[in-house]
Amino acid sequence: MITIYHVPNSRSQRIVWLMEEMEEPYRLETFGIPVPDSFLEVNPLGSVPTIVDDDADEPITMFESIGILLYITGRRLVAGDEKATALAVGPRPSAEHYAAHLQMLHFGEADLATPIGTIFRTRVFTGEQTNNTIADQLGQLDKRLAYLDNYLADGRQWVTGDRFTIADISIGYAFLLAEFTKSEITLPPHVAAYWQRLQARPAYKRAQAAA
Ligand SMILES: N[C@@H](CCC(=O)N[C@@H](CS)C(=O)NCC(=O)O)C(=O)O
Repeated sequence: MITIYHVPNSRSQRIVWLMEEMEEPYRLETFGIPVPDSFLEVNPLGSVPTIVDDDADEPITMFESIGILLYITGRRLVAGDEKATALAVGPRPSAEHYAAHLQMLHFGEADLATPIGTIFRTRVFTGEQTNNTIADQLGQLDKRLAYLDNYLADGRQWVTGDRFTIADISIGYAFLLAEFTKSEITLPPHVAAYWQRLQARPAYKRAQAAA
């Protein structure tokens, strides 16, 4: 079974959401920040998500959320699990489909969640509410959200087309983080509608209730 070391509203929510999409049992170890000292024995960086997979030959520990989404679905895809295969864009996607999927998967963390997290950390840990770095990151976010809005304007339901994948979990979590940290970003219309669709998913709701 997978154990998820979890802080509510943090990036570990991505992994809880994935497990709920796959309807697979998991174990939650929930705590707050600052993390307990005992957790540093599992992940010396003290960051979440961290998972331990004790179904592997030797227990596997991982701590990067996008890597974990790929690991969990990838292992099950190889084993022929249909749900995980669909969430990872199928066993043999076209080059175009696969490239778009990987790009959007990383866009959710690198281009959206990271600047939101940086703004939040700056405000909490330096006490500065506005400075040039925050203004620059907000500008970057506006540009990236405008890109995403245009990308969704063709009427697609999910970022990789008509099939929900882990790329949607990656991006959807960035909106949750923006709300949780009260970041002053405005979601453009297609992105706002997409966020509504994501929140309406039964697995999203179950993940929010579980964690
Ligand atoms: N790129 C990492 C970022 C992980 C990260 O920064 N997690 C935050 C919570 S969302 C955390 O653990 N912060 C506490 C700390 O780093 O001390 C990922 O996607 O997993």
